[in-house]
Amino acid sequence: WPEPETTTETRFPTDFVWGAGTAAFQIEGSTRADGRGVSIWDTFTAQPGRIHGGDTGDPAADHYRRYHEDVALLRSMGVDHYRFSLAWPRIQPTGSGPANPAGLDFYDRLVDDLLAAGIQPWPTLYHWDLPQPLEDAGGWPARDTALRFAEYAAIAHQRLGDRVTAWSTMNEPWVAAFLGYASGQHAPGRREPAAALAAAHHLLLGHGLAATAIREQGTPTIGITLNTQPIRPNDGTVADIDAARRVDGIRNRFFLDPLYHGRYPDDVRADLAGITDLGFVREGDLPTIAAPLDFLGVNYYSPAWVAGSAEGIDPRLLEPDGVGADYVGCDDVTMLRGTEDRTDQDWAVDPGGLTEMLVRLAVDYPGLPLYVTECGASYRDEVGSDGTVRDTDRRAFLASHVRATHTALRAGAPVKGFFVWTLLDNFEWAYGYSERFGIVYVDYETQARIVKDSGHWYGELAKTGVLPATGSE
Ligand code: PNW
Repeated sequence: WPEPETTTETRFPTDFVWGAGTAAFQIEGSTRADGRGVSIWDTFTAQPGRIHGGDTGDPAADHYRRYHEDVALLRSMGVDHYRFSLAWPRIQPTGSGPANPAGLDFYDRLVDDLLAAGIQPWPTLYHWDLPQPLEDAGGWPARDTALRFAEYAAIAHQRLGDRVTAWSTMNEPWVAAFLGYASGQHAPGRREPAAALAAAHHLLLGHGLAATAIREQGTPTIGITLNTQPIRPNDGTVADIDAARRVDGIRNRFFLDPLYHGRYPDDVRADLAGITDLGFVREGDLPTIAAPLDFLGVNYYSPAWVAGSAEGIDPRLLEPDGVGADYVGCDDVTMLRGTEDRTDQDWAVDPGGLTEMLVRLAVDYPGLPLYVTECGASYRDEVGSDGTVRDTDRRAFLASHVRATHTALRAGAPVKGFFVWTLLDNFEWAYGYSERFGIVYVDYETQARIVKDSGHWYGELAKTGVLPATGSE
């Protein structure tokens, strides 16, 4: 999918949704305010050596106290859909039992503010901040966590469901399960591959139970967001193509197949035989996971390039850690850099991968509207002497990916919206505050916000639904 050079503008359907996204732990700060409980990310960030620079969830972008200003910012930019997440430990400080009224009040005020500004709220119920007491009781590898999640979802929907119509249950269960419990790069930092697979199943089960619980309360639109990723074999060899099948299996199909078809893929079950027999899957779980859905959210950053072995490959073409350690059962797979077009974070830039993913989903998993729920890039921004942030690279990144989304649309993929990641510079997980993905710059000393050039540009796009011709953006 080469990016087309366009001499004419690219026009999106008038009902195409344009939004910006954030996540609670990444922006809110105020981690002890108003009865908020401790989450696994509070615990993880307090452990030495886990996070770049020893950064923690405070102050983040101080959004808990500045939400009113941030809603006004969205409005002034012209972005009228906002994807954010609810912090479970604000709403249920210990992860079970009665709700904390002050926590619910915060999201209540935020939703009212958004609606008053003409912005549609798109909350996500889980963007990785599990209440610590639930981790102490076993975390996502424990089945009980899925049941607790459904109770929390019901509490949140009960309070906000009269005004919020579009709900997402989970953000990227692949990351939550495998970076949290297998590679240990994310909270809670465990390195237990078998437990990570149980975590993946219970995240999916939690999704299904939550979707069912909130569906009983009304007629919301319910989706889930996955970080599906195109997996490209290095070459046409049997070893490379089989490596790609395995990585695609654990990254994509292990989540898509149960959600769409109520089963785990046979080849992935076979690949995992030495790690787990999936004994944690109980009768009735898969139909629950396959509960009706209204949309699929797709987060896209980069494809992955894989080889069956590193033999004969120029070492300069390999990813630094070289192996598929993030993909359970694929430690023997070689990971390649794929392209020299990189963000400042050294992530591969490949807009064609977004088209490829959206079209593949339309073919292999037809039936649901698709929303790009995250797409964006980290570049080392600098504030100029005139007080502006001229992030030409991010603007070009977004333009090429928006164009790639349009290419998928023309090819027949049912893409209904695009949410840029992210509204504000924020706490970028293991990277702390060192990576900036925002279309709005945040000065962490003063908490001043500066709309970057990409933000002004994106606001125009959101208002008009028209992308200027190549080169003129
Ligand atoms: C996503 N990986 O995280 C999240 O949904 C966001 O919260 C985050 O800020 C954004 O992407 C940028 O990182 C990911 O290592 C983190 O494959 C890590 C990976 C993928 C997604």
